[in-house]
Amino acid sequence: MSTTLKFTALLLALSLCRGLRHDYIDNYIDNYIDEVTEEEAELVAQPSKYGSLWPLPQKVQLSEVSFKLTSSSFRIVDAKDSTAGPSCSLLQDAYRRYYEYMFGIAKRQQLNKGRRTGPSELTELQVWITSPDSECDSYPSLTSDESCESLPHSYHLHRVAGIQLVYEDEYGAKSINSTTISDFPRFAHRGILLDSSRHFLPIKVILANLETMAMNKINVFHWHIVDDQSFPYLSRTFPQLSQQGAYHPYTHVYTPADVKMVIEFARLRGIRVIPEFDTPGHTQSWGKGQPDLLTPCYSGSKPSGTFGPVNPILNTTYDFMSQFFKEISAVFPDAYVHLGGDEVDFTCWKSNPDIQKFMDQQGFGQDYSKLESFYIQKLLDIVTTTEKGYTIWQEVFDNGVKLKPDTLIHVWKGNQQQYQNEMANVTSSGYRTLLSTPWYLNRISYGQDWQGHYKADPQDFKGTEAQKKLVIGGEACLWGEYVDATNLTPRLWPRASAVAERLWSAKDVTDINDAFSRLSVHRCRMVDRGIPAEPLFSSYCPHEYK
Ligand code: CP6
Repeated sequence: MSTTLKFTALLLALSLCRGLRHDYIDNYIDNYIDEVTEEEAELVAQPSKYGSLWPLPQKVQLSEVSFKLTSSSFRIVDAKDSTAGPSCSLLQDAYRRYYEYMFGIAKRQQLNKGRRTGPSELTELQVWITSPDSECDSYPSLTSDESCESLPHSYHLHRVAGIQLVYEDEYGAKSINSTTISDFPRFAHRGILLDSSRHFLPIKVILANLETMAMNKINVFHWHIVDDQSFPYLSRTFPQLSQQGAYHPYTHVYTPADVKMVIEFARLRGIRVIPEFDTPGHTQSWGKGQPDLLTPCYSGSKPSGTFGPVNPILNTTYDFMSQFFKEISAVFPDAYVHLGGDEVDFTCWKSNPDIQKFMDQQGFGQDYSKLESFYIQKLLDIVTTTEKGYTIWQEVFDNGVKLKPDTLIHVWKGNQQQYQNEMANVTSSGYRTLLSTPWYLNRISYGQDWQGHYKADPQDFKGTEAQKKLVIGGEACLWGEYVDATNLTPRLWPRASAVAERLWSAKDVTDINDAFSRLSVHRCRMVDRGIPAEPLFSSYCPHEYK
């Protein structure tokens, strides 16, 4: 058999497999649930009165009045007094997306064109934007107004539509209940960290997850873009960084066009993109294209040939950082960058005689955290000149580095007791903070770990009301050591949805049974939209993943 023929046969076999029907598994799961006696089985869904709303809006008033929706007559339109008109492509793009979510692509049949609409048919969703029109072309920010109200007959909404209220009967006919919603987020910063250094993440995977973030009202993509293992960011100023430091210089890099695409795709969905360029530790890959950047480690009196963190004693280091972050501040439009600063290993610095001499000169003694602070201090001054705000991992605060008052401290370490103490310390020093410790989604276990993520509350620590106000949100982290394009999406969803609701909904939304029920249906909705979100527990979706 020729190679092409073999290949064709393989494709045919694959497509036949994909065409197999698995209805009998639904029946199996139906019957299976009845017999299961494990503890988790207690959470077998009682339908929630809130249906599949996720994250739960701040105020919902349900009613029994129902309207039919048909693809041929339904339109999403600008309300008469809306400040955003047809020239607002962000909004027009959103209308198209939501219409497609409701009815699927290319379903606007010409067949029923002249048909008269029935009395209980909803034909229009009017979108009434009240913020200034100029916001249409701007980037989302920490202070963006994300509030939204939907009224039974005239709707007012901002970057969201009430499509979670749409339901389908067994024949596929769609309806919506008249519902009054008043909604706004509890926290302004609701993020997800993805790591594209341990494994390269194709642009397609990043975009698919941005789309899913939007479905979950996550509004920050924390892009941990480079680290020890690889440097996929293609820098215009220092192209050798990715030429030498990426897993592959052409196929495993993010070009300026790729980065732009990610940022624009995110913007259209109300998502900020915050890049992290973590230094002085976690920088092995930087050293390949920028030879004198890292500290040479010594073995006795000779360089061992290995390298440690960024070399903090050379002027060339700071020249490089100035140029590099000048580029970064221009490429990424968000007002913040994440500067890392975590997990600095002092072993190499200790071995190097030039560093030891510098330590003596500066009077640092043997306290290498002082050297670390020396470096970070200078870096922060550099980044300040680019007029960006910065986020740093908690170690930088722990080491007593002098920080600008608007610095965000990102808490990630310790057990519950330890992170609660840290949140109390950071806020009593007057800094704003973000929590990630309870939301390390790279940690997996057998069972429903989303429940633990759901129960954590970022304001649950000893402190005053003023301190609690300094908590601006949190981030779910999916570190990439064991994650690439094959398993990222199901590992992230719906587990990150639990964090999304904790950060959006009111503090007292804590009913785990109600959450289970809504989240199960929300997960099926993601599956329905082509997102391979993993299941919460044994169950089935009306439309399975194909
Ligand atoms: N990479 C970087 C990592 C981690 C951190 N920083 C990390 C630490 C502990 C766990 C998972 C990830 N892989 N740069 C810590 C912020 Cl459990």
